[in-house]
Amino acid sequence: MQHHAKLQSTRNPIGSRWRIAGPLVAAAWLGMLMQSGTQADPKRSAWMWTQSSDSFGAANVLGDPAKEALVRDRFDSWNFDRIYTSVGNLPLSDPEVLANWNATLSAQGVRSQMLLGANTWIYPANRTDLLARVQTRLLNFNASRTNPAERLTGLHLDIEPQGLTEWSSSSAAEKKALLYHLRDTYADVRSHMDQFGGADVPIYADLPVWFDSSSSIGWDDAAERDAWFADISDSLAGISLMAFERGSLSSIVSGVQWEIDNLPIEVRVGLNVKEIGPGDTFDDLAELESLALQIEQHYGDEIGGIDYQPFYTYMDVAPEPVKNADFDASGRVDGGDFLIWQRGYGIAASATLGDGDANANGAVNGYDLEAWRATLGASSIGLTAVPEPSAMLLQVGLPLIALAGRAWHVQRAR
Ligand SMILES: [Ca+2]
Ligand SMILES: [Ca+2]
Repeated sequence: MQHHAKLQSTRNPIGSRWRIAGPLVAAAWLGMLMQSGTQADPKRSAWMWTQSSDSFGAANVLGDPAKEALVRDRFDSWNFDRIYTSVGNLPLSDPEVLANWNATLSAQGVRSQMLLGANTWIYPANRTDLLARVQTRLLNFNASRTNPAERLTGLHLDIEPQGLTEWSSSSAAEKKALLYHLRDTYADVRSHMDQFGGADVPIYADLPVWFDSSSSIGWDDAAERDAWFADISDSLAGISLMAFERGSLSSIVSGVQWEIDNLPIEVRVGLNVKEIGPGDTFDDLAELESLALQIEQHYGDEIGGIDYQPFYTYMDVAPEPVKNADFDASGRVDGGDFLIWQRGYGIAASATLGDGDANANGAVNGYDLEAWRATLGASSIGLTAVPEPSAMLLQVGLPLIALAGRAWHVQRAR
């Protein structure tokens, strides 16, 4: 129950401040309402597996300062608010590397979760091994870091009974039994972490979209299904629904709606970047990105965000983010643009180019200053133009939104 309360308090930042904040928050709230019909600032994430065979597998990024910097820059441009990293043995073999990874991510508002996954961990015989990993790699590591920013902020479990070889040949009753093993696994990890120094570390898990389906699982009735989901919600702070092989908004909604409506925990929607190609779910990356936007516009704050599977593939196929530091559209990147950036610095959401947002992620921060510094003196002819919002929104909506966004930031900074 404690975890639910925490989650709700983070998902609803208005809270008690609403009553005392007065017109400042009213203006901000109006701005948020105005945004809700358009593009909010989405939060995204990805599964960053070890994948030593890929240039951007975690094994080849963590501990390589240049790659880490490149990846952090992408996290900012793509509005990542967290990353699920398969850190392997790093907590034991090279804890400073992991501590630095966590701290640098924390500095830009990205929460670093430890990704652990092995499908056979659902079996009670393997529980000791799982709990030992959680203890030695997560709990002991966190306990050893006096700077909280260097700690792992969550455990992300990818344990998939449906991925076991015995799943396809299992009867409905046997499949259900595997799901109860999974429920007990989550509960045992939660209980262990509560007892051994990790009570404040949330657990997240990956689930397929169809565990709520009676035909897939063979739930006796809705009550049995509801009880199973209530049980896992006691152990978990959130789930990522792997809405894979679904290429349209309607098919995504049919997969994730029940969980969004019924679970008291955060729900995120996972999209599979590996399903891009001829005859696959997505023809190209643009089609996948378009679906991600549709999901965000449809659900807004009802979902926690969009998760890409896997990060190394996304890095390989996603284009380099467009950056433009000619904030006053004067045709040159110069000192006037710096002053605009300085005034806009700290805007956390809905910032525009004119506020000093060089990478169009809605926030004005050090990455935008870096884009200014890198192109200082350049003519904006030759820089790739960022897409302009509609003229009407520009004339009517943006000044108010910008004003409100700034007020909101000032309010939240207190
Ligand atoms: Ca300029
Ligand atoms: Ca920015």
